[in-house]
Amino acid sequence: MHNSTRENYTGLVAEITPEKLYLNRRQFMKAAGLALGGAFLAACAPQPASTPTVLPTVLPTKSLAASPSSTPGAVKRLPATSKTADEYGDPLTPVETTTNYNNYYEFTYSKDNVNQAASAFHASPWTVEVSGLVNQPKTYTMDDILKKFAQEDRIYRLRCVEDWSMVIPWQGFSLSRILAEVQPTSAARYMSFTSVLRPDEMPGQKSSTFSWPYQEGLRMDEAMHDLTILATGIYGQPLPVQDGAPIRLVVPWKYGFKSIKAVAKIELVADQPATFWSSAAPDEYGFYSNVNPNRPHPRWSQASEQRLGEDHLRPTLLFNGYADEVAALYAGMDLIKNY
Ligand SMILES: Nc1nc2c(c(=O)[nH]1)N[C@H]1C(S)=C(S)[C@@H](COP(=O)(O)O)O[C@H]1N2
Ligand SMILES: [Mo]
Repeated sequence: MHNSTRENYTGLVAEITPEKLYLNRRQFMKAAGLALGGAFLAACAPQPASTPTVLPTVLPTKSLAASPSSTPGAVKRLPATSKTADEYGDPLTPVETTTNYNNYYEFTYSKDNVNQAASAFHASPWTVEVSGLVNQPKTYTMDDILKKFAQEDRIYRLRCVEDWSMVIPWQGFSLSRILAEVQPTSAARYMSFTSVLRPDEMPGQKSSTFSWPYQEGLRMDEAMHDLTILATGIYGQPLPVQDGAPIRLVVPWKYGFKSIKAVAKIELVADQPATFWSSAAPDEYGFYSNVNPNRPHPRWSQASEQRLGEDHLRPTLLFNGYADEVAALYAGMDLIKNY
């Protein structure tokens, strides 16, 4: 077992800088260079108007007129029909960047060689167990999941707590659809998500620096929110290993680490569950971890972010730009204390 005392963790920071602030130069140059190539490709891609009707990217039609004060004046929302941009009009991050710039500590602390470090990993066969405080516990194969739940396109911003972000086109389905099947009991107040534990396939799990397997959690209303999805694909392809194959959570208004990869178990529970990062460093990473520019990380500001491929920082938006959709979940809560 690793020791998660503050002293120990602080010592670790210098060594492996988990969730560090700045991209190292090599990674940044690489991401920027790849993004440039992608921008050229995107410019050649069909324009939204000429593409067949696609599912709404995110939703915001209802919020177009609503609460202008919740978004900076410079930001304009577009109709939610574009396939090449998010609802703010910002272009998709090129697939070369999204699949070569990853955080996946089960394999490596490095961002740009996850795929190599994952060569022993088997994403198939796979099952997802849904259990705990439910009337109908179920274990799904990936086949079951793909057959039962129609996959939708969802273009979401992903904002890492480290201060970089991307715009990613996911394919997946609302987690609430699984909840409707398993029927949570009235005692269920939280959901706990667990990744696989396979030290033979995941070399990072041989290290006792962290407490494996990776775990995450949501409050029930957060889990039920339509924005919360289980993703099985990106850019129209099955999820690559480095992005969480074969199935991962995506919660777009929270820091990226809440979006747990390679989910094997979902449990409905009564009490707030432990999570990987809040166990490692409780002062730095809380249970909620909503994107919040007003609540600095103890070691860096969260007011701005580097959108990969851009040459300037941009302001970070409250709830990662999804305030109109999710702020009501936290009405009356102190978002600085409940970080
Ligand atoms: N199992 C697992 N899930 C994980 C992580 C991880 O190390 N292990 N990293 C998290 C972090 S810190 C981020 S920012 C996102 C990155 O997702 P991406 O690599 O698909 O962009 O995955 C999250 N999910
Ligand atoms: Mo992250």
